[in-house]
Amino acid sequence: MTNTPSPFDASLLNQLARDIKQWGQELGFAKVGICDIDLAAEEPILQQWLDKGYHGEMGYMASHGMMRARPAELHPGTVRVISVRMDYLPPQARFATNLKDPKMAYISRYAGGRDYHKLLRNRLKQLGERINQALAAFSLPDSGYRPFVDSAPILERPLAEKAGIGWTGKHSLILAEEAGSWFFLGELLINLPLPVDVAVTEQCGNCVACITSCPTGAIVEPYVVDARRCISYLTIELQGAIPEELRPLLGNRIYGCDDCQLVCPVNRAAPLTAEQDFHIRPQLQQMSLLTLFAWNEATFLKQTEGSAIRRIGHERWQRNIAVALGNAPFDDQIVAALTTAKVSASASTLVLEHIEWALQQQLHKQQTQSHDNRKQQRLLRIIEKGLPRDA
Ligand code: B12
Ligand code: SF4
Ligand code: SF4
Repeated sequence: MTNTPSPFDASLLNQLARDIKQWGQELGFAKVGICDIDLAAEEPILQQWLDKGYHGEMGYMASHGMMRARPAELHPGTVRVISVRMDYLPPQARFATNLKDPKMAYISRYAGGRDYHKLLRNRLKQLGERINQALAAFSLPDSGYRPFVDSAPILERPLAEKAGIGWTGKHSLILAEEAGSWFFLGELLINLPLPVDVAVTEQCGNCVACITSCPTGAIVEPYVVDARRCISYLTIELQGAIPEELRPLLGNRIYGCDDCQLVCPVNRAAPLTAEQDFHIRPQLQQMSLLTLFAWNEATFLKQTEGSAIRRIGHERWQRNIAVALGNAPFDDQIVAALTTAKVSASASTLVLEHIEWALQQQLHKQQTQSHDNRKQQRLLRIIEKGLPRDA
């Protein structure tokens, strides 16, 4: 006879679930939750989103069929998902200062530090190892864990919602009363039937601030984002030309966008990140568009080493900055830099077309007085009033 508990011993599973949350916190996850893998209710929503073409050029969103809503197809044997939250809001975010100055580049605050994918996956692996060690101590088989962060075909937000990490905001991001929404999600898929957590109640109420403040009208209805209009998609995911009618709406945002989170009242209480790695690197902190436009490919690769920004490559980097330069008020130096870049042999056809557009915008502004963007002015007031620490 042996005293080893059975794999389904309820008290062992309860203790393990408590330990996992404790270990997760020790590894830097601000919150850890557990859910089952039933996402059947999400399938028609996902299908509708794809049918409407909201994924745009992101072919990977459609190519795995409904696997995104079926974690056990992604990793056979999975019965539970451990969902984790890691906060990324850096100190000195200086949102308003940055958005206010149209000659300065705005880079989404999740991307100013080290690439989060590797960091979160490593921590998740450590959590998986600790779980397996605990199981081994009871002579139980391992958890078969697989860590995922962002890029796998899995619906991370609905899983996080089920696991009690937060509710789905009308901007479609997960947010929580104590945490706001400035966090990444990641998960461990495991084969242990751990007790599950309960979802938190939605607290958006009548608020629609994210919907009305989106510069491009990308939140087409509550909880639904048409990626093709989202600045995050246009500056990061889209490979080709940015549609001309949307270019003026990008302002100085050259990599991602934070507006729907900036106007969210729940973010007033958001904690700063505990990770030094997510602090904004000096070479990306409040930089002028012209300085960044002058980076050649070698400099771009060097300055973005280990950062998520590197993934878009130098060509899209230049494309995005050209649009922002076109959106800046008239400036001789901008016209000179665009003109020099236009005749240089290194600019691709894609970049050249955006440079041409930017030059036209600049020259047009030289002749006419540009008007202030009212939506932008409102956004700045909201940030300065609502987020004084981060403004
Ligand atoms: C594709 C993608 C994008 C696309 C499309 C965005 C979108 N809304 O789908 C683009 C490039 C635009 C994008 C932008 C951003 N993204 Co993104 N993105 C993803 C990715 C890879 C897949 C998302 C997805 O499955 N979309 C398909 C749609 C159908 O699913 P969904 O948006 O989750 O929608 C569900 C809910 O809205 C819900 N729903 C729909 N209708 C209704 C109705 C009601 C009543 C309710 C309650 C729910 C509900 O059901 C849907 C399906 O299950 C995830 C990582 C992952 N693997 O999940 C990261 C992810 C969602 N992105 C993330 C981030 C941080 C961003 C940006 C903030 C980055 C930035 N600053 O530029 C922006 C935010 C834009 C926004 N408002 O969504 C984080 C979000 C963290 C969080 N706190 O929620 C994720 C989870 C990555 C990560 N691992 O941390 N992203
Ligand atoms: S990230 Fe920007 S563009 Fe995209 S939905 Fe939010 S506010 Fe709109
Ligand atoms: S801005 Fe308002 S509606 Fe949008 S997520 Fe925040 S609380 Fe919800």
